[in-house]
Amino acid sequence: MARCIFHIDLDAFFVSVEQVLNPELKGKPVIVGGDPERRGVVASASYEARPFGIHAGMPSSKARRLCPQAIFIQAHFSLYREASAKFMDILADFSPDIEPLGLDEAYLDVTGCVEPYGSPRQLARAIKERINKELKLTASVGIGTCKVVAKIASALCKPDGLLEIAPGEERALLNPLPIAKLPGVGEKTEQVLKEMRITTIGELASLPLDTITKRFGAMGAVLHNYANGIDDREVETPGEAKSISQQLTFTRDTLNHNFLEANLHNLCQEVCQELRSQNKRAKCIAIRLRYTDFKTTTRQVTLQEASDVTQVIFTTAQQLLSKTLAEPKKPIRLIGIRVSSLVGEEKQLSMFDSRTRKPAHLDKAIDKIRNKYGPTAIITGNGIFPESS
Ligand code: TTP
Ligand code: MG
Repeated sequence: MARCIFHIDLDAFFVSVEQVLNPELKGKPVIVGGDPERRGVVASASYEARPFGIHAGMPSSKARRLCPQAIFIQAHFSLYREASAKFMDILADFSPDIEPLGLDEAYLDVTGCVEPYGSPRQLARAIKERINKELKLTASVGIGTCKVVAKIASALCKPDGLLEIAPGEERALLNPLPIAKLPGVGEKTEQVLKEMRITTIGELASLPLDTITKRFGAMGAVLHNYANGIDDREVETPGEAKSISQQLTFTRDTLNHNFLEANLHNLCQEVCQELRSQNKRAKCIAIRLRYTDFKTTTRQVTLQEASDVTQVIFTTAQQLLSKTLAEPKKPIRLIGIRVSSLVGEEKQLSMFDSRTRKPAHLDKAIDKIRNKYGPTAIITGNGIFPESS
């Protein structure tokens, strides 16, 4: 099933909070920011101030020149933090998969939460309504199959907007947009792209991949994917990890079992090293495969006993992989592993059991070398793989 990701961003956040407290400010050009007399800068501008060319980051003195009737207000950060916390609480009521970005925006993965509302759009309306009712603020919601598309969509429909990009419509939306609208393209990158005669997202999307990687390295490949509406990043809930995961997108889709297994082993090794460094063990192991058509399958299993031993977790993941690959075959673009149901490190008897003692010692030795010399310093036999095919 394709993912359903929301990007939600409050409109003119600092200004809107001020307008809730002082309704006389509504409908007027209002600026929250530093003093125009003291080299302050604009933090937030109401939509009434924007037609004058005022935007965040601009010197307040310039903003005042552009719009002398604008009302300037000093920032009250504790008010914004309070409103932000309430905003995030509302979002968390709709999906547990929430990734806040700063104070006034967040990604939500709502893939499994849409059904009771009928459609993603209806769910987005419900979220907007609650924000409006409880905080008296407006939010704009972008809906897409990945983060980058959702984020661009919310920016395009501001203020108080709702824009859904259906699966398959990504390129049509992105192609005509100026390259600066692509997340990850800052002023410097924009300048270099301009020198390469690339001014729209569509032009970047249709460029051969090596042209862009030669110029920008690995970041170029990421931007090229974004420009094509491809973004495999998960919505990551911060805080104490409830799960640890790693995933890998291949440069070419593959069906080669050995290649997949070898990569899975490397991912398991990384996840288990992280587990051990947090003194945790995992009870639940899941693998995820994303196919060439972006459909995603997850399979998971619960261990009888929690483990942090790479060999134990890899063997389990390997069995899940074999089961999944027995199904009708479609080339695979991404493989991932996630371990969850984490428990703390009360050393159990089984750690000293002769069956697991050896792998645990091996893991310790490998962790030491990898911590010192980096993740590629040592690769065990399972992780050495042939060329993808
Ligand atoms: P934004 O979401 O970028 O801006 P906004 O909410 O004011 O307006 P929009 O409707 O376009 O989303 O940033 C959120 C808040 O972060 C903003 O209200 C003030 C603060 N901020 C700064 O302090 N400095 C800045 O340069 C920016 C961009 C934002
Ligand atoms: Mg905002």
